[in-house]
Amino acid sequence: MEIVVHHWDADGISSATIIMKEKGRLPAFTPPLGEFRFDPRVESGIYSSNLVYFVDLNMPKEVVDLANRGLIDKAIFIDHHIQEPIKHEKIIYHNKQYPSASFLVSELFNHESYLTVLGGVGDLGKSLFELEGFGEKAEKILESEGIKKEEILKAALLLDSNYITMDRYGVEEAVFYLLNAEIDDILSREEWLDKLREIENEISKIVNSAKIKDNIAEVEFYSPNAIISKVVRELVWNRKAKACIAVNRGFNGKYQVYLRLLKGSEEVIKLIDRLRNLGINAGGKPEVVGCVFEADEFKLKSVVSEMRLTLEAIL
Ligand SMILES: [Mn+2]
Repeated sequence: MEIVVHHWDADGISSATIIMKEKGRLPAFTPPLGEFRFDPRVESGIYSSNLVYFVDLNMPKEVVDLANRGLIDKAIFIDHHIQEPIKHEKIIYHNKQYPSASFLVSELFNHESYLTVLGGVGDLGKSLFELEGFGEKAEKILESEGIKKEEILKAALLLDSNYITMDRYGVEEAVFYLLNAEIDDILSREEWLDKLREIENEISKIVNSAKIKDNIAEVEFYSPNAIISKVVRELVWNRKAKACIAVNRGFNGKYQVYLRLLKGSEEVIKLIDRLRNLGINAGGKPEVVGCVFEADEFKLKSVVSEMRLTLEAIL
């Protein structure tokens, strides 16, 4: 048996479907949403197969760990994230710094369709079309299939609505839906349209409730959905805040806190280290930090005050 293990976003889903277009239907698994780990369900799928395709999954260490535990017969790892390359006798490693895994999978499997572009706009949005070496190619593919840019962008949002609403089954099912779908099938699928509307309404309510003081926006909300990264983007990109801190106190029993700056700073990298020293699971880049931890008021206070101190130092 061969299986595909894929990232939960539009790129991961499109990439998994491309593999199945070329290899036939295969069982598909995605890790627990938002957690970069394999659970027993995925592990047993991997253990029962002779060949595993890992796509768009920035988890090289975790995959090597599975191989070292003897769970992998043979694997093909295909990704575009910057990472430590895998060197392991059981794993064939492919990584190119392409805009999306879908472009690399398309190259490896000699495939070309709107799915190639769908993964790209999933990861990069409309900036894919400005990207040298890929933008023109993407436009050509869309043109040959009679698909407009707005349509492919909307399709990516609809696919992403599955992981944002934390619907892991919906993510895995999407791979099979795409297998026989035309773009119009995606754009008219009611359950995805409903999810997307729900997400968009929720985000705009939250963003409108933010308090902006001295160019810093702060907002607190309760949501089971993985929307916090969209909330902070909206606040600094479209609401004229130079930075923002968002707290989700209702994330399925956990707290989520994000900080985003309009302009990145190395102070933010130092902040990530300080948060980790507090025992907080934090990650990010110079312009954004995200963390998730158990619902603990004391931890929340420490995280938010570290973030405020960082902003005071920068702004
Ligand atoms: Mn990707």
